[in-house]
Amino acid sequence: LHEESVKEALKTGDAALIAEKVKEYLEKHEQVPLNIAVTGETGSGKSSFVNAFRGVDNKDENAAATGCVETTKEVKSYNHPKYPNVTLWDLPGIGTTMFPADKYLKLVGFKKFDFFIIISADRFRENDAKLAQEIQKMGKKFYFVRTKIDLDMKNQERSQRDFNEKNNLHRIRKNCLEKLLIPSPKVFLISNFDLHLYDFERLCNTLEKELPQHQQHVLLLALPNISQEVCNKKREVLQAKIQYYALMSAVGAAVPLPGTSTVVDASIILAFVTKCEDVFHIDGGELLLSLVKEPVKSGGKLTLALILRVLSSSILSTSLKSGQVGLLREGRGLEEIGSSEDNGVGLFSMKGALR
Ligand SMILES: Nc1nc2c(ncn2[C@@H]2O[C@H](COP(=O)(O)OP(=O)(O)O)[C@@H](O)[C@H]2O)c(=O)[nH]1
Ligand SMILES: [Mg+2]
Repeated sequence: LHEESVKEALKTGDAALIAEKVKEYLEKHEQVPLNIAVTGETGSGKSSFVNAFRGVDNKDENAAATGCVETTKEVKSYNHPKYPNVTLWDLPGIGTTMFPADKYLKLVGFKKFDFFIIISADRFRENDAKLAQEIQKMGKKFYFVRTKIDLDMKNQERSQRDFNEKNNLHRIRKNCLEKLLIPSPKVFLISNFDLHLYDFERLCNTLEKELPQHQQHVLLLALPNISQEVCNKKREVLQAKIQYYALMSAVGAAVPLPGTSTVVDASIILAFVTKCEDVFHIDGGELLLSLVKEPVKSGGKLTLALILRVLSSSILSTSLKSGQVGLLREGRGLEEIGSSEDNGVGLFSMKGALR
């Protein structure tokens, strides 16, 4: 919707209006809330999951306390450290509250959640099946997450003569699927201590696919960098955003505001660099330095084309540096936009870029 109003503003050619609409678009995009409910019995690994999902170490001061016996019935919320609009809700287990499933859902305020994650470990519990059914009845989605798979594997390896990981995973999955008493439930086996193992990545992919479009980017950026695929997707989200930042920068130069165009450019570029730092844990100073060096090298000024090219290529190289990952495919889209080496602001060429 806001994308449309940017396009409408572009048609008018009114720089002040465009700047306003782009600003609105970027702000709205960054403030889309995502509320994830995490429920399950005490000791199943809820708090550990809340931490792992946010990329927070269990020992961190902002971590949800783990390994403690739950005595209260309170609902606790934890914001993502980088994206405060993403909130994970650590709910008391249904067993702790002694309420039936429908009352429990009302008690925790189920309406505000975008979806539920039911955490389970060890043996399957009746309560989890009841809760799953009730969540569905209320028109919400749930994902069943079986944690501590690392422990299961270790234990089975010790006790089985012909241990086979695949067979054991299959057995656990089958058990969960059967006991949930719901047609084709979504079941994921994970270890909170090792997100790159087992089904965590599949869980992320499923969540992303099943979210409404306006929340997909929000989820993606907030995910831990567990794989090449996640890094690639984050890069794509950022690349899509560069267009808007560059557009802001471009129209900023044309808006007769107190303060020069370079001031507008600098603040916008800084905002973007900060974002890259957050997502890929890169050195923002290095990125800024390359922005300053480029125009000196080419003996010219800092043009829109140049900003686009440097930001775009830096995202490519930062994904490479973000570790655990192999070679990236060629970047596309932005290179094309950034390649026209004209010195002008190119406001109208941006129209084509906003597809
Ligand atoms: N090995 C292993 N231990 C886990 C896992 N998840 C949680 N734990 C441990 O299980 C205990 C209970 O976890 P916690 O997150 O506090 O569970 P909660 O009561 O549901 O919030 C803690 O000692 C955790 O360290 C996991 O995936 N693997
Ligand atoms: Mg807990």
